[in-house]
Amino acid sequence: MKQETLANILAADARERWRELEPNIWSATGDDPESIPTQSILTTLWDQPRWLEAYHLYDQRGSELFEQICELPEYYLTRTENAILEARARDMIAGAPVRCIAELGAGYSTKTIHLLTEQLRQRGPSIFAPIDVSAAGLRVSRDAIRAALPEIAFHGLHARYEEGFGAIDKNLPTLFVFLGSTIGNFNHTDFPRFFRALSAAMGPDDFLLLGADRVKPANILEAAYDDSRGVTAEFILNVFDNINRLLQSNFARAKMRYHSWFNPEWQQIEMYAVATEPQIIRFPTLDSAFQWQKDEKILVEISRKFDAERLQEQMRFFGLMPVDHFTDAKQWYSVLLLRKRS
Ligand code: AVI
Repeated sequence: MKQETLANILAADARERWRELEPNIWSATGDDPESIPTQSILTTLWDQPRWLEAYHLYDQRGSELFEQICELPEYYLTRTENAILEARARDMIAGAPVRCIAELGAGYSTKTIHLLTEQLRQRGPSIFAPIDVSAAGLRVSRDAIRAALPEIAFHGLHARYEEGFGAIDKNLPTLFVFLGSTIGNFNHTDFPRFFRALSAAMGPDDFLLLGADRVKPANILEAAYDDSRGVTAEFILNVFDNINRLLQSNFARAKMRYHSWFNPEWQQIEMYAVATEPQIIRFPTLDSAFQWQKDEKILVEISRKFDAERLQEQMRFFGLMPVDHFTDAKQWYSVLLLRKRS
């Protein structure tokens, strides 16, 4: 069997920039995808209201906590999406005749295994190229895919999403996969920016498989983001331990509490840290500080919920045309198959 090399995946003008970090994991030279958190944290913490970009949640502890969230009885998203993929992978792959599957976010690739297994069955040896800023995540994914599906050529791209999908050759028919309803964590600025960039990077024979959590009664949504074991609260507040480590700041977990609710107008769960007493947050290395007032909230994460038909219509205006729509019996979750308008 001919093994696909990285050069077969990347656009000609991108090839020079990528080097192998370790077997089958590649990084663009001169760029460290994990290098910009300080500026992000400071600029948003000084905003009004104060907020944080969601990716700071995923230090090692945060990633472990998120894995625990996925197993919680109240957090229906992961198992609902997984069940849809397991049941419909055959139709998804049949609807997207490609040679490469590029997943945004590597995770543990558990759900993607359904797609890769079908891809192999329907089209034979193919390429899997997950894109992730976490080298550890890519390593786990690589080892899992090698063990389960050795005929799949694995090329992990250690990069931010835009940089990773922008490097893939437009002439290589590719199915981009973006699962987990991660689009829900994009705010109203990042959302259109992301889809504009992705659509521009897609070639005429490319497809997108997009997982999206749907609007449903507030009590179900609120329980999913404030579970009885307190794992979600721990996940959200852990971001301050991560920030303290990065910036030597003095956020004190004993002086804050978790609060979340479903905002019906914006159709999003909002997850906050609330100060339980007034405190001065210091950033000694930057010679800066702010007063965090009692009851003042910091918005740590949003999780937007979607109307599937409306999202599908919106995607058309990014040049991503509907091919198929997969959902579960309760219609709680949608997986949309879209193709690039040629
Ligand atoms: C990763 N993302 C889709 C999760 C969500 O449901 O918005 C993150 C999360 N935050 C709290 N619980 C789960």
